[in-house]
Amino acid sequence: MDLIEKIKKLKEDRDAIILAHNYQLPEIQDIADFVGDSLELSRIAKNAKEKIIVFCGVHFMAETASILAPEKKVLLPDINSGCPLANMISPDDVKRLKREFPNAKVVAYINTSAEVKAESDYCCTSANAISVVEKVPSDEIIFIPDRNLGYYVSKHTNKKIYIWNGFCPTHQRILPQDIEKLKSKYPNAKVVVHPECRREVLDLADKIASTSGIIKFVKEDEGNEYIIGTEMGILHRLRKEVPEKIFYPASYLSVCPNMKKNTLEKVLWALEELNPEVKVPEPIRTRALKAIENMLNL
Ligand code: CIZ
Repeated sequence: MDLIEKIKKLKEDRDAIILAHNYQLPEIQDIADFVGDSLELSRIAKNAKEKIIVFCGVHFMAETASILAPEKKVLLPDINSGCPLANMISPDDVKRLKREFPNAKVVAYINTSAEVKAESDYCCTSANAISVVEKVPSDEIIFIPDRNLGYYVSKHTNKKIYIWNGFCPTHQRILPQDIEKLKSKYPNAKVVVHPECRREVLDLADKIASTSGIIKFVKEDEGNEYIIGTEMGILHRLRKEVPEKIFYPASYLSVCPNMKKNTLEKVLWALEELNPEVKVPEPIRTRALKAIENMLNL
């Protein structure tokens, strides 16, 4: 309690806002001013009246907030909370792909570094990937870095898609057998999964959606039981906001070790020391912003 009180007081003194991703630890979600997906949170960061943003998420998310709100100080409580999926592609890889497929436009999932976004034509999120790919004015698309989201998109478009072979190790741990076992135990439960899951898991789903899409779906759906195939952190928000329904995690192994690096103590230290800060250098920021704006303009 003492720790939470200290965070609340310092947050006011520092003129700070605390943002938490849907995959953060329950206690971090509970002290946050807003909980959401990375783009929702970055937009809140941009429009916030506070000058300091404590972004409880992983590195590329804090970078996205810094790209959209360069005048704000963006703090990432644990600077080592990286994203293995984002690290699976480099700016040089993107340059090589562009040389290999000169007629294609590059669509980069938001899970990429600022440098990779800077080399891309458009960004997308898991919520809008299909519509971004459909609206990009080209019949050839280089889709980076997630192969499963790329597979999901390719099933909903006639465009030629060149898919990078990246994946999220946490979503990879959810197996089709996990879904089948739970489905035989709870036959009335709907299977709701994130598009970063393996394609064999996607093929078993009743609904495929982003984190915020999953929350919206279970709120509006008339069902009562759901098998949830994504990072475990989302269950806290689901059970808090939809207490009348039952949620079964598809796998107890789907815990992102990077998301869990941010702790209450580290939030307090970040507010005390105004550090670690994530700041995207200006030439990269403006090019990465262009890819994000191109997505928003679509
Ligand atoms: O954009 C995000 O927050 C990610 C990485 C996933 C999602 O579906 O919200």
